[in-house]
Amino acid sequence: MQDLFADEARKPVVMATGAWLLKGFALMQDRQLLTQIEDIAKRSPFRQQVTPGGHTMSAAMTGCGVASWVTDRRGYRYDRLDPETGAPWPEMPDTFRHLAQDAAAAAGFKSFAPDVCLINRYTTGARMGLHQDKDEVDFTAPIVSVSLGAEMTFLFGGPQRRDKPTRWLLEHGDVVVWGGQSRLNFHGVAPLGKRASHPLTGPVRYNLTFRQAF
Ligand code: MD6
Ligand code: FE
Repeated sequence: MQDLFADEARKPVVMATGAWLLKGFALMQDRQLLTQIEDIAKRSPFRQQVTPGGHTMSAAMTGCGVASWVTDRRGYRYDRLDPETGAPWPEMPDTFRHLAQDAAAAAGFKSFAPDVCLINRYTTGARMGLHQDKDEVDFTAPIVSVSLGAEMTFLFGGPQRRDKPTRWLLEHGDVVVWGGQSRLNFHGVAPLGKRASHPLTGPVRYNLTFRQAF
């Protein structure tokens, strides 16, 4: 009975056509992932970037892999060098890559080869407005998103900005795999709640998004 229940809890949840929520998929590696985020942040520190419109983002970002996503007054782009350090971004750890590939395969995307992992850090009140992820070259590749730490509400809309988003609670260890028909859907993150917290991170949420950017 207990086993049946566990299997039930781990069934992929369909968020929309092509978008899957894998509850707890990253739980087994949670401590390792958090340690590796710390190591990456020692070399390429978290920073709050400025959008082309001059707005400072509330989520702090870093990244790893062959490039990471950068915004400044000139625009958005994937940059092979960290503009803060002038050096290449830290390499993507094998644990990261394998987790992303396993999650993609579990959602039916067999040959996902992530080359970039963007790392977001949210503290109380930090959010991310509705946006599309469209700076990548190949939209047939999915995006894999891993949530660690404090829980938050993910907003998942449609292909038009005006489409009303559905709300999804993303908790520590949850993975979202997102591709196919919903690859260009608008999405965002509601402000991290005052009481949101996790024993391993306190009132902080991390999100890893794996992309095949090139
Ligand atoms: C976040 N995530 O969860 C922000 N984008 O912190 C994203 O913007 C995102 O989770 C594309 C696909 C999955 C995501
Ligand atoms: Fe996004």
